[in-house]
Amino acid sequence: MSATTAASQSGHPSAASPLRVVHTVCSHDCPDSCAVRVTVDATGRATRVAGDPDHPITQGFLCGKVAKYLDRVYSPDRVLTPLRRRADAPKGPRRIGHATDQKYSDDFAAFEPVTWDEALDSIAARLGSIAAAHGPESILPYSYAGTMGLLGYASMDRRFFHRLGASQLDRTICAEAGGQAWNLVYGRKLGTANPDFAHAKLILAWGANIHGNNIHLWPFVEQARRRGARLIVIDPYRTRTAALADWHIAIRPGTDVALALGMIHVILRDGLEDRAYIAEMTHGFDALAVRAREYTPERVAAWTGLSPAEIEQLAREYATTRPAAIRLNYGVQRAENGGTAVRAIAMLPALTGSWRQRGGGAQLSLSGGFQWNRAALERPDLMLASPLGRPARVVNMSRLGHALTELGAQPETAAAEGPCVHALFVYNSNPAAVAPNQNAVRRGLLRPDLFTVVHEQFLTDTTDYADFVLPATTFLEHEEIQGAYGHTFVQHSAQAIAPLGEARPNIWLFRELAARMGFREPCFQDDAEAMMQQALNPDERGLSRNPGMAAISLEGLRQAGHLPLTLSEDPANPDALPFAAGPLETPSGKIELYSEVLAHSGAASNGAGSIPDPLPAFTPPTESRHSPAAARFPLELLPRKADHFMNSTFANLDGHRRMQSQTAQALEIHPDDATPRGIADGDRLRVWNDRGSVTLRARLTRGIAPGVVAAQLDWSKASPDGSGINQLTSERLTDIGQAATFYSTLVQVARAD
Ligand SMILES: Nc1nc2c(c(=O)[nH]1)N[C@H]1C(S)=C(S)[C@@H](COP(=O)(O)OP(=O)(O)OC[C@H]3O[C@@H](n4cnc5c(=O)[nH]c(N)nc54)[C@H](O)[C@@H]3O)O[C@H]1N2
Ligand SMILES: Nc1nc2c(c(=O)[nH]1)N[C@H]1C(S)=C(S)[C@@H](COP(=O)(O)OP(=O)(O)OC[C@H]3O[C@@H](n4cnc5c(=O)[nH]c(N)nc54)[C@H](O)[C@@H]3O)O[C@H]1N2
Ligand code: SF4
Ligand SMILES: [Mo]
Repeated sequence: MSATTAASQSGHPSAASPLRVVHTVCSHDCPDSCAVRVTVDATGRATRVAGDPDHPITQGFLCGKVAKYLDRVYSPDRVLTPLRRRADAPKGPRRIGHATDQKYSDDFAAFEPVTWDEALDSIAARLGSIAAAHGPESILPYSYAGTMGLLGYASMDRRFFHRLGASQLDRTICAEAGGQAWNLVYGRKLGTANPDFAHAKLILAWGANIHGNNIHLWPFVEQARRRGARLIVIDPYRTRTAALADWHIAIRPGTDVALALGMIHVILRDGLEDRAYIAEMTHGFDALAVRAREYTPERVAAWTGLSPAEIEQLAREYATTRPAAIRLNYGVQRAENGGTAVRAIAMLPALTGSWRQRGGGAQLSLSGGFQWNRAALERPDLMLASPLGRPARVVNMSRLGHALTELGAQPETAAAEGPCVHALFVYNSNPAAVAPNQNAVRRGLLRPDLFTVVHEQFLTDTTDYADFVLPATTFLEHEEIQGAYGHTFVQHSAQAIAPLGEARPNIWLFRELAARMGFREPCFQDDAEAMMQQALNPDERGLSRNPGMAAISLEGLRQAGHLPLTLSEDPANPDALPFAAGPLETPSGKIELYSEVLAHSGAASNGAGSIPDPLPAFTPPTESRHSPAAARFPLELLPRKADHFMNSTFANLDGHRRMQSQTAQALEIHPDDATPRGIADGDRLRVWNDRGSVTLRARLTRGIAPGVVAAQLDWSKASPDGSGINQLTSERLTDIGQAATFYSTLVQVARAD
């Protein structure tokens, strides 16, 4: 029922009503990937969005952010024509301190509207001349998951940049540390399905703000609790989830490796492990057992801030309550040792054999279930057809500041690093707000010789530095298919409404640019229909050849809206639990407690030349209370996500800002840290370190432990001094996956006066 009448679905409005209801998919970067029913009136205007009651995970409701989605789609601040920077308008924010109810008309004044043809011709010409002058690798695409639609996230864009010979972007800003760490242990990102959490007797939310970031898991948590389950939250911050838990363990940031190893210590010391499962399914148990002996509850207590008794209790409760499920989201892996943290935590259900119980196991991400035909979509082979004739260099997105200010700039290193970046092409992302080390990013964006194009829905922090801004569609305005990282349904998102103004989808933009660059390969003609089929790779009956998608066709998806993956390879046992039986896709075919990949790689670590440890071991982050840097910057900062924004998305909308008003632009600080600094609730504060400084309002709270402070990601131009929280974060990378380390940040705080 991608597009049927409302009447045929719900009995009202009346059968004569010209309203249509369309099956779409929320494309924001959220594990839930909700099925969204959009009601469209006779004039073609969307009048209502609602969660699809037929989708087993969406269950008929949307989060507060997307329930108000039409405010975003029809916002008067949408970018609706291509824009070119006026010759007399310098780059950078024009006005800062936007309060609610102020619109962004000032920002539009920096630009003049141009036609798509003018914009595309100029951009193609400029990219061509930059490639000719400096080599195509001087062009850097920058995108993340502004849309999780399969085509918008990665298809024609990748083809375009591959054929051009542009630098490749290593997309590490979010999940690479945890994702790679999980795969070192299990080989694939599979895990406990949401409905199975309802069967758990104990749920551990470990660095996972379920209620704030993953609300469609919550009904299953509640179901389990009605049946007597306990919820334990391990999070340095008192999230909504923590406030609702039976036990909130306010661990010190960046010490989860120690806690997990401490739990393993107690489990093995007390013989609570599942010997049969370990013997059959795991690799390296004896080595891990020796390592874990070092992690006595007393030592772990000193690092984590918990008492030895709490560590004992947690370990015993986890190992003896069956089934016990861990929801491990991406919070812990944003620490410098976050890869190892995920690896150590992921080992717990292997030691207790909890994968064999419905309601046991763990979930980090379920994205490994979706085995799309990505090579057909992205065509990495086109790099060989580029002027380079080889794979292009790779630039880490978590070091954008470095890439724009230092990469290729020194004659001594330029030969090895490749050229300076001379063009930056941004889509699906707002790096001027979300990337670490914001001051370096801004210095780079202000370089007079840098040509910057941004494809966007709004005038964000990043468009403030753009030479061209191009208008992008929302998920109501284009057709897509999509997977998820928090459930296992393939979904079709029908186009509900015509694009607003001259907004165009990502695939349209890159197809047009490819034509202007003279790329002749037939794949540059593909439309959405063709690419959806390529992703599904159908056989002659139209059914996908992809593993797990044998029952899925594009037509079937259009009919049903969403169809489940078939994850079990055993037709006799379609509900088989993940990792209940082998073999796994690791080198040993088993759950790797000792990593053969790390044992055989010299380079999988953080690039600092350290030899990767095949067993988990605790090393405090460079920026933590346990490190020398704490002498000058004694407070550990959590630069967190806001419950009512999606990273920086929605931060410009009045309704969303009102919902977020208690903690937006605030620094949450414990009275024990505030009082000695003479800080009272509501005071204006300066929060700084060697990288930058931000102005925030003090919010005194006991929801955060002494020594830890928290603030939220936001649009920088919404702050009184135009500074974002990422002024304070570093470009240091994680131990595994070379990912960003937002949650390993030290600061000092004082009253601003
Ligand atoms: N409302 C809302 N939902 C979102 C997003 C959003 O911005 N807003 N963002 C989306 C995105 S991009 C993602 S990746 C997912 C991520 O979803 P989550 O992984 O849940 O994301 P985070 O909020 O980064 O981290 C979860 C929790 O980890 C805690 N944490 C920080 N450091 C540590 C630590 O050292 N140890 C432990 N145990 N916990 C720690 C944080 O305080 C936070 O409450 O959510 C998505 N959903
Ligand atoms: N301090 C701090 N920084 C963080 C984090 C944190 O927790 N703390 N979290 C990090 C994480 S986990 C992530 S994933 C990143 C996310 O960082 P980003 O990927 O930059 O995410 P958003 O801020 O949501 O910005 C996405 C942008 O894409 C645009 N967009 C949406 N759909 C489309 C489309 O179809 N086409 C185009 N062209 N544009 C579109 C939106 O309007 C929006 O401005 O931020 C990271 N930065
Ligand atoms: S942001 Fe997440 S919870 Fe909200 S509608 Fe989108 S997928 Fe669902
Ligand atoms: Mo993310």
